[in-house]
Amino acid sequence: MKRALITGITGQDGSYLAEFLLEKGYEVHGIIRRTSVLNTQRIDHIYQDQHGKGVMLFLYYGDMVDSSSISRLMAKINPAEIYNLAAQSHVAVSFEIPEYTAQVDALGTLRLLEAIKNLGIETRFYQASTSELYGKACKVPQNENTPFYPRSPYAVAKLYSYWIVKNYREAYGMYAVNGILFNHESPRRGKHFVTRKISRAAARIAKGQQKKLYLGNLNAKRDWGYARDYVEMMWMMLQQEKPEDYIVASGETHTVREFAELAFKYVGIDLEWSGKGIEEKGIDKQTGEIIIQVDPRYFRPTEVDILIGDSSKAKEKLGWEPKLTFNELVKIMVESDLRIIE
Ligand code: NDP
Ligand code: GDR
Repeated sequence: MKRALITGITGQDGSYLAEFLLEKGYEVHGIIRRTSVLNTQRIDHIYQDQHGKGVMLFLYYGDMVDSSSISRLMAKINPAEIYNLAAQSHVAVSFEIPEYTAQVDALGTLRLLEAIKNLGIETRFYQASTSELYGKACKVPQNENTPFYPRSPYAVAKLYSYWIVKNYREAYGMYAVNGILFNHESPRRGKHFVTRKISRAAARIAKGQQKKLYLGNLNAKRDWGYARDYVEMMWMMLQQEKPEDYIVASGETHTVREFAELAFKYVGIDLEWSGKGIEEKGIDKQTGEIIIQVDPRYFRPTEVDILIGDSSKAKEKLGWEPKLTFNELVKIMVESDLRIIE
């Protein structure tokens, strides 16, 4: 039986990965943060009473900014695989709290790698790298050889992690890899990311619980995939003979505007657009009501205009391909938000 450690187990990806590894027969250990309100909703369905027999999921308090808790837990758990998913993962928020973002997203990774090195743990390490590293596009689609140009404190912190993982692999022969994942969403996506903000608003507006949706840049283009499909690749990357970095992407790009049009279509609202720039509005064709308005508060000081990933290396070497289409993704997110209301 293999033992895996997941940092960020309470997040979107952490919860899908924990399910995936438990199904594969792993003993799963997760680090959670102390919060004043319990925040384990995404993993409550797989939580097991720690007093029972055959427990396979274990949770511990710790924090990526606290080296002593990290070293202590690594020594105690001695995991065969480590998935470092913990992060201050909101790009816009990283402009508000850049120092904390660097502490967690950059130095947090270093703390884990140092603990592995100093304790002499035999393990395989997965780092949650991101398409945000590409930032200002010099070429699309982006592949493993495309130069980086990060555009936010979040992306700069993740750039540090990308390189420190590569450095520890080369310097100490560690099995440590970067999964460069493009945006991936699901019904479990945090409510402040644009896809979930839209799917939730579509459901709430259709049910009369909300009047309007305020968004920022409607023209940003993203390569959106399904989180459940992507966690499989995290695992596959740790099962290879040689540690290598891979892109994980759908290969399609869509604007925020397209995502919104499709989401509202699912709840029976056909949108048409009028005005330009911050005056632009999404209007219900049937009733003439304003449904979407632009709020410049959601603009970012520097934006990533277009992301589209080329995951042919993952397909050719590991036989991985995404399963869910863009339309299906929007549909399952809106349906889930409708169910939550009902
Ligand atoms: P979430 O924001 O949903 O989850 C982040 C997790 O990190 C949560 O469990 C959170 O805990 C935990 N965390 C945050 N700060 C700390 C800290 N100081 N100490 C310990 N744990 C902490 O992110 P996702 O699941 O969407 O993403 C997983 C990882 O993948 C992240 O590193 C993200 O940056 C990266 N990524 C995500 C992509 C995506 O499209 N989803 C694409 C590419 C990379 P809590 O629940 O307490 O907040
Ligand atoms: P992103 O995701 O920044 O790509 O990072 P997000 O959903 O926050 O933004 C996507 C695009 O939508 C535009 N946008 C808005 N975004 C938010 N959050 N709220 C709005 O109201 C809004 N209106 C327009 C943004 O400007 C942006 O262009 C995600 C995170 O999961 C990161 O952790 C991860 O590394 C990357 O994806 C890949």
